[in-house]
This record gives sequence, structure tokens and C-alpha cells, in this order.
Amino acid sequence: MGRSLYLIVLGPAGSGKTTLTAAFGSWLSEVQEARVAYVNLDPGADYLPYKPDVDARDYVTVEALMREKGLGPNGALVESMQALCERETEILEKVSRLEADIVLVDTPGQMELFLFHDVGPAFSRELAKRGATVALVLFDSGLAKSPSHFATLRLISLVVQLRLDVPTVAALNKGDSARP
Ligand SMILES: Nc1nc2c(ncn2[C@@H]2O[C@H](COP(=O)(O)OP(=O)(O)OP(=O)(O)O)[C@@H](O)[C@H]2O)c(=O)[nH]1
Ligand SMILES: [Mg+2]
Repeated sequence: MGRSLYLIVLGPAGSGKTTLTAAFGSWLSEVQEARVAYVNLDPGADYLPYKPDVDARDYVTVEALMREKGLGPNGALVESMQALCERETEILEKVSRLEADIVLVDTPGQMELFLFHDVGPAFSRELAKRGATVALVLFDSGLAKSPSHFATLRLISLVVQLRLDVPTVAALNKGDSARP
């Protein structure tokens, strides 16, 4: 089995991670004829426009934690990151078995939880041992309205690079909805 390229898609809430994961994956498989696999690491995801080959929600969901432990959405999200960390070996084993040229990894909306908890760095470190790993950090282009906005986005992507310790590409997304 050949080694895969892992692309970890990150970005602030609503920056278009899930939509881009699905659209980029379709383009890669249909136009580039690449073998694509999808990993969802967002335990809070409701609907996904792609079919995940490995899904965090098989291990933990934010909804179940809220119901079973009486937690609010943020408390449940923090707890779900801990649960993912505990199942990390199992999840990574599944990811390692994927036969794909490129594995697209969709991450939680609350980027800071994934980054500042152990879970994000632990996953990227382990993926990087298995194949070339790159982080793609998306920003809603509507937020880059001035040089200071743009500098802030660059700083956020630097934080991603420092935490995940893999090459990081920052990209302005939702270009069609940007207003002058
Ligand atoms: N106009 C426009 N809307 C987009 C684009 N990409 C995503 N959206 C919309 O933006 C919203 C958020 O998109 P998602 O793909 O769910 O974003 P996300 O970063 O995965 O969101 P969370 O996981 O909740 O943080 C949805 O309503 C999408 O339809 C785009 O390129 N252009
Ligand atoms: Mg999403």
C-alpha cells in the first residue's frame, strides 16, 4: 500500500471547512482521478456533504454528551476532545488502513479547541509519521477587509503551524461571497 498525503483542513467556525472538504474531494476524484478518503474529526457535525471513511462521531458526539452529562455545548465540546484523545490509537489505525492517494481531514468548527487541546497536535504528529501532512487553514474572505485583518489571519495560521508542526497553507475561502 502506497503512502497517502494527509490534508488537515482547519479554520474558524463557518469558514467553509466541510464544504471545501467535500468539493475538493469530488474534484480530486472526478477530475484528477485520485483515490480520496475522508476523515471527520468533528464530533459536533450534524450534516456532512461527503461520506466519511473514518468518523469521530462513531466514538463520541457532542449531542450525546450534552444529553447524558447535562453539559452545555462548549463543555460537551471540550469533553469530546478528551474522548477523541482517548480513542486516538483506534482512530489512527483506521486512518492508516485507508487506501487513498489523499486523505482529507475535516476538523471541528471550534478551531481553538482542536489546536490548544492535545488532540490536534497528537493527530498531526501521528499522521506526519504515516505520510506527508499539510495543514490548510481557511478564512472567510469577507474577514480580510484591511491590512490589519489580513495580518491577523496570517498570525492565526502561524499559530496553527506552531501547534501542529506541519507545513501550513493559509487560504482565503468563500471568494464568491466577498464584498468590496
Ligand atoms: N458563498 C459561499 N458560501 C459558502 C462557501 N463555502 C461554504 N459556504 C457556506 O458557509 C456555511 C458554513 O460552511 P461549512 O462548510 O459548514 O463551514 P465549516 O467551517 O465546516 O463550519 P463549522 O464546522 O460549523 O465550523 C454554510 O452555509 C455553507 O453553505 C463558499 O465557497 N461560498
Ligand atoms: Mg464543518
